Amino acid sequence: MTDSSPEFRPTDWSSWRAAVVATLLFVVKDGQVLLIRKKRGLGAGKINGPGGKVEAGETPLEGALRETEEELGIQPSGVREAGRLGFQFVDGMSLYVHVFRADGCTGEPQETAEAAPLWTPADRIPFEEMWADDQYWFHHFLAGRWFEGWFDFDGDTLLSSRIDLVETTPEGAV
Ligand code: 8OG
Repeated sequence: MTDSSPEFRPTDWSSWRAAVVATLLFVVKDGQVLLIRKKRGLGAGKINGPGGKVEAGETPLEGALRETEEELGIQPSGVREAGRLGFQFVDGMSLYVHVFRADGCTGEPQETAEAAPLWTPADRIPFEEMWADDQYWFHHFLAGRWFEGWFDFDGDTLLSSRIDLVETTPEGAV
């Protein structure tokens, strides 16, 4: 009998386009990062930042602010884009994620049907409960370095990873 499972080949990111655009937003304040325990959607059960898919007619920044308000009931302030992530899943799903950082927020983070807030010391990020790629880029995020990360996944399993660092924030970043 022959093995018919296709051999994994890392994505050629130079010609890659994602089907879905999404966001993540992390408030970083007084040495703490506002994380969430995600209760539904892709990555339910994991610890992450608020965010989600960008809707038609929305910019990524608008989408990130809407999702953060929906998931935690807060309005982030001093928001800027910090990096971008590409995810290709072997089942065909693909996502391009704009990652935002905020200096503060208006309102107290509340638990909602989508997420529970977790203020977390920046030196105690619980990578073992997060998506497997986060350990490769989160320290660049915290250091304020623009990062681009490219990851192949099979479900929850990280198959390949690549991080690109550039000196200057690219055009189009907010
Ligand atoms: O709309 P929904 O919540 O299902 O959108 C998916 C969210 O999950 C979106 O905020 C992007 C985020 N996300 C992934 N993959 C990864 C990942 O590998 N790491 C992190 N930190 N977030 C991810 O879809």
